[in-house]
Amino acid sequence: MRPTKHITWLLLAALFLSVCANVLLLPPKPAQAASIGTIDENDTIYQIMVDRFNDGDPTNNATGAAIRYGENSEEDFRYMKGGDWQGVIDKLSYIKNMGYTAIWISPVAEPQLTSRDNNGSGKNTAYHGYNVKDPNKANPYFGTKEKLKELVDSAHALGIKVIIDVVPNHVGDYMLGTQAYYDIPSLQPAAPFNNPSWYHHNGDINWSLVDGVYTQAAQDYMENHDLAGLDDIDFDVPAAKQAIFDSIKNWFTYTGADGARVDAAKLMKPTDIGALQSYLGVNTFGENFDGNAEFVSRWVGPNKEWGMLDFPLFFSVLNSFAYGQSFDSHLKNTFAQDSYYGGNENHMVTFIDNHDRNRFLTEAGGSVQKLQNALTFIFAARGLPVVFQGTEQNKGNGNGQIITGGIADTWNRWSMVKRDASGNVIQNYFNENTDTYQYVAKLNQIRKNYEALRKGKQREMWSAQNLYAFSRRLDSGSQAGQEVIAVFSNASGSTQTVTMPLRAESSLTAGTVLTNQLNPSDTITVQAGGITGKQITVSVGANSAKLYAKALSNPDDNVAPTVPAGVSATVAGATSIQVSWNPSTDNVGVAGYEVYRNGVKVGQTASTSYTDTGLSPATEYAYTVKAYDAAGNLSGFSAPPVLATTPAGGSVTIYYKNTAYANAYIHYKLDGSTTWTTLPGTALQESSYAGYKTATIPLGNASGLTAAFNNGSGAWDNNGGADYHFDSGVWSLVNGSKTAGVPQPDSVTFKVSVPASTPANGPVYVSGTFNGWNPADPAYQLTKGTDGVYTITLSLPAGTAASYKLTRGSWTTVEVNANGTDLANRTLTPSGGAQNVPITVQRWKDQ
Ligand SMILES: [Ca+2]
Ligand SMILES: [Ca+2]
Ligand SMILES: [Ca+2]
Ligand SMILES: [Ca+2]
Repeated sequence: MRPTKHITWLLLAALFLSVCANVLLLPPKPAQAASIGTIDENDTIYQIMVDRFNDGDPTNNATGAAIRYGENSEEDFRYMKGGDWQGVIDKLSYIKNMGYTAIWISPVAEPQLTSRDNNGSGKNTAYHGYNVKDPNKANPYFGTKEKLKELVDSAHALGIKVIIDVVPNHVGDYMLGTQAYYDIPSLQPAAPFNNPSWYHHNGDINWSLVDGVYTQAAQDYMENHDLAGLDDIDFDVPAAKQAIFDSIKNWFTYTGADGARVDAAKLMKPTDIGALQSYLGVNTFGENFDGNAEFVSRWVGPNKEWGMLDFPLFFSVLNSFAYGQSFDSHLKNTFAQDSYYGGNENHMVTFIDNHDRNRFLTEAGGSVQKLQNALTFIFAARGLPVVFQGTEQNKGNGNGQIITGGIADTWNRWSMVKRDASGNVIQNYFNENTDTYQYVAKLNQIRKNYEALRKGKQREMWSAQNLYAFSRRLDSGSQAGQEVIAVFSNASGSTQTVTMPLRAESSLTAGTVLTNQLNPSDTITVQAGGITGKQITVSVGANSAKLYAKALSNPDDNVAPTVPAGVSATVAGATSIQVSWNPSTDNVGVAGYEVYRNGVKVGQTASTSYTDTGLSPATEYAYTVKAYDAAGNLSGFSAPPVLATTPAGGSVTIYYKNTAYANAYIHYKLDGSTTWTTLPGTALQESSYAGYKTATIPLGNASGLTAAFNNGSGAWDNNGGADYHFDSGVWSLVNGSKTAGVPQPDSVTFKVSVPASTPANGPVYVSGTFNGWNPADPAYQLTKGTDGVYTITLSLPAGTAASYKLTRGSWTTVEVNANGTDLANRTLTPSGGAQNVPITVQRWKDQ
């Protein structure tokens, strides 16, 4: 939310407040609730402001001065309207029929009912839910926690994911300014959040000091000051951070919700929200109300958030699509900064307005054509779109007034059911037949049909004052090469016709027919020519768009594959589990499978098994699988989840023999890490195997390690500079020879490759100093393997030099050089341990 700027306040009965404060508060209990898969690029989101959506249960409505049904003045919008979770449940089919796959609902915790004016009985602040009183208790005006779980369950049954708006940065406004105490005793957040030492006491953010300032100091200042009086939680107090994280986690554990929108993300450290996301186990996207892409990108990526609301793109969309300003100056510039997102630009959550902004339609002067063009844009561009409730009803601001130089935190929040001041319904805005409702349904279907619109790489094809075009192309995966070309006009008048080259990356070839997915009777053909050898000519009318793509082979396929059956999960390594299943069937064909770990998608494959890697040791994981077809239809989850537990953390044990070293050290780094031990490394200890030193190194989550050995004085045994690698387990290393397992008695295994002319069934012997040079000693006859290699293992003392040759049973059949001349005796000083000696015989003397 943004700071509000309201001055006038109303009284409310103190009695009501004290009743609320005395309600017995219980945190949600853990339950067997599971996400149906966290939010990702496949989703489109419908944003619901619960109080303003639908009143499904009048018995939970606020009473007295806290509620006002009419919406005739700005003031009217500051009070509750009665909307609740039952009301959302009742309208899920309205959302489903538009094709949305996810809903984002207002904060769920009990709000502060009134501001701290008039000794805490001031203006109503409860309807939006961003001023929290008890993070652990359900908002009583929306329903019970059981009702919230029913909402999530009901949405899941329709395949709709639920995103909860979470508020970790602050609670309501209970402490004044920089004061570190509750000056109005009756005005406190619920325990344990009524601990003044859990909050910053630096006063409010003075936006004039930090707006447009992108230094770390400005970021730190915003982090530790209050947003418009809201008491700012100090995450440097471990108990405070844990308490607010736990309160949020409990909602997800109890309901099985699928994602979080993080309020006021810009007022928290990115790594703190990253820790929250990790704790919740679902993807999150945060709010940073700023047009600077580099600044917003600081919250996106590993150890931060999965994505962010795309304010930089929002401002460009507003300027170019509502006001017709140059694409070159806005969209082109914004997309040119996508590299800041580190490859995560498809995780940005895009929008044309929201509960904190003027309605797009109002900004666009009431032009539904411009509204639908802007919607087409966010459904086609990289990122996943979120659309505010009522957009599909062509609603502008409640009173049509544009707010400039401030924040529209009220007039855009009209209810979906309009009432008079007495509560009588005047008009219902759940009409499924409006042109924009139908248009959104079409956009959702196109996006569902083309994975390229969900996951494809976006590349610019054309940018001009009034025409912008880009390609979305899948560069990998089962649909690699799938491409959608999107062309937009923001011109107010004539049709524009442009011939533009396809991108060099395109797989489309000359002669290919492309169909405008918004109007199937509109087709174009790829022509030869242009700087990439292939080009298209596109005509696009004023304030409209074309979405060109090859027609799908089965455009009408809306039948999902069968649910994968026979799912099993088995341990594949110290930190990996293999999941396997039986093939699904489909009316057209199964394109692949998605694999989910604990409800979160971890991979996809065209085969019927998948190895999930990088797991923690000694941890149980639950797996489910979905099947999909080429049209993007997804099956349900396999059920029930199958469980597998990784082994306890792995380790590497090395037995090391190097008679030249009095002391030995192992210098190593774990797989996946770039950090080596401090030189000279870890000292090896004497082992129970004579001559061997040993060390056991815990691997944690790693599957192995890379190592070199030294004597502590600068002499190195590093495999000739290549270093050694050890997987989890027990290894022996003797003078550069690495074998699995504990040290073996000293032995030498000769592995002899022979010329093709060698008689297939004839014997081969080794003859040398160790058997008195007997050329046909039966105890020294080699055994021929199925691969044609002859082998024998001899017990030869380490450190004692030996000489030998290979024979076929006599000195007339002894091995010689390739040119037939006599070969010098071979020599060997066994290293000790189990030593392998590969040998190639060039020629036999009789051949
Ligand atoms: Ca209600
Ligand atoms: Ca903060
Ligand atoms: Ca305060
Ligand atoms: Ca199908």
